[in-house]
Amino acid sequence: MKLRIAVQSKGRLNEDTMHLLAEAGIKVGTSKRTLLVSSKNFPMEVLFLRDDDIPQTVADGVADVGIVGLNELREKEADARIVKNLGFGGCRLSIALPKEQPYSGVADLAGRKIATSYPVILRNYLEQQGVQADIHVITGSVEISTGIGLADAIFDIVSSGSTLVSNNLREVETVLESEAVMIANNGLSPEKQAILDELLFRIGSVMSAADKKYVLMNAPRESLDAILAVLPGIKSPTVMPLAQEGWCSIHTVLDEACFWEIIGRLKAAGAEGILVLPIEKMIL
Ligand code: PRT
Ligand code: ZN
Repeated sequence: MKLRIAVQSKGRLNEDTMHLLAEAGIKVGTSKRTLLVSSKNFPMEVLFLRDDDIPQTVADGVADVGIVGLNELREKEADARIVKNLGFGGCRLSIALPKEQPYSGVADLAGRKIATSYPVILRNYLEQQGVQADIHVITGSVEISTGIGLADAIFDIVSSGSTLVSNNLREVETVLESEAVMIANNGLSPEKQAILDELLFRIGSVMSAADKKYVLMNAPRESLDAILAVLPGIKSPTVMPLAQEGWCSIHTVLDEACFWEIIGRLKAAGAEGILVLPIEKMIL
């Protein structure tokens, strides 16, 4: 019994997806030209597809699970469930207008021609807003459509926003925040669900370690209380005596996000010889 996972064969999500599987200890042969590759050490096979085809493939049960942008899942309205947000491939789907075009709200879009590769999401949004506009579907280079007179506005993926800027466009409405998600077929057998549970457990361990650091430091015993007070919310750091009388070593785990601030305060409280190590996996 194998769990079949559909992933993007090439493109923006491929590298992060394969990296995540590798970190989860799943070895997949690198023979990129093959559509279907079995893992050598995990009951899984990887089906390489265009991202557009992943939602339907999972909904149909041709693949059991898949990794795809939320934007593609919503656009295809496929009958599959999201089992995990994966934290990479972040972007948003937004409406943008030529920079000089005045805009006071979504009602201004009434009767306008909007170019997009995401007609379903756009149509749902406009309907919900009670606005009637003319949706013009194109599959590539949406961002140039206003410049060449093809449309009055565009609806497209934005990440850094630099593509909009270089095409003289201004983002006026964010319709969907997206990231890569793991989706699953709704009728998985108990055996396949068990493999998926193991996969999700491993991915969870990789993801919770990703933004954490293991921190070791030395400090005089009399500074210990002050140092522990700087480490709020962290479950009982390990404190060990050092060979040198009156000194101890403190080990703990810190969030990357608050790392620099806390390190400064630890130094001020008397910590010395601070070592910061990456954490590979964290089993919760
Ligand atoms: O061949 P296949 O069909 O599999 O791939 P694709 O060409 O359809 O998709 P691909 O590989 O470009 O993107 C896959 C997924 O990555 C998308 O569905 C999103 O979920 C996600 N993603 C994240 C992005 C971006 N960031 C992104 N920036 N997809 C596209 N872009 C484009 C965007 O359209 C813009 O034109 O990149 C351009 C640059 O964006 P800025 O704002 O950073 O300038
Ligand atoms: Zn695609």
